[in-house]
Amino acid sequence: MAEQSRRLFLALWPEPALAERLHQLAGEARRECGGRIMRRETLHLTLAFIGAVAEARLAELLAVLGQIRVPRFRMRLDMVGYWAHNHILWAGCAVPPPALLQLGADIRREVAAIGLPASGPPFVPHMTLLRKAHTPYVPAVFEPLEWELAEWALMESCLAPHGADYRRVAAWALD
Ligand code: 2AM
Repeated sequence: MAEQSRRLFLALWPEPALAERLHQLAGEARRECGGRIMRRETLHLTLAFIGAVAEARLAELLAVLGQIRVPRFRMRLDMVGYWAHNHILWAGCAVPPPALLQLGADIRREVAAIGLPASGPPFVPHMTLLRKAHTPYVPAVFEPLEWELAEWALMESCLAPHGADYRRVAAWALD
């Protein structure tokens, strides 16, 4: 029988008020750029995407991730970016805070050390707002959104007909 596996990634999840603001921004952008809007409850910032992990390796993964120590930090979502190669429109920081980059790097180092390397391009912190957007978006008015981070989470992605559903597997407090 095939071994059970879970599709896992690490992420920062905004609280409902921030998710609502981002969702409004995504709605405004979609009127100009088209594409598919992310559901409000699925908005997040991916720290690292691991992919399929055998159930039997979960305890080891939790153990190495639990050793990571990064101080609490805040970030200012102050830009809307667009990647023409994959048509993703996203919110992010013009200058990502060093602690955020540190967290992404520490996670990548720890998961690689146990043979479960992160896949995908180098870490560029972003929150996907639209997929399949046709053009970049320049908001007429854009008040930066402040985000105070207190924890990060291991998430499971469950593919569903309406898009992925995400379930929280574990979370760790920032120091
Ligand atoms: P995206 O928003 O830029 O598409 C869960 O799938 C999350 O992991 C998504 O936020 C997605 O980022 C990110 N991710 C990074 N690499 C991925 C990959 N190779 N396959 C699927 N998702 C990936």
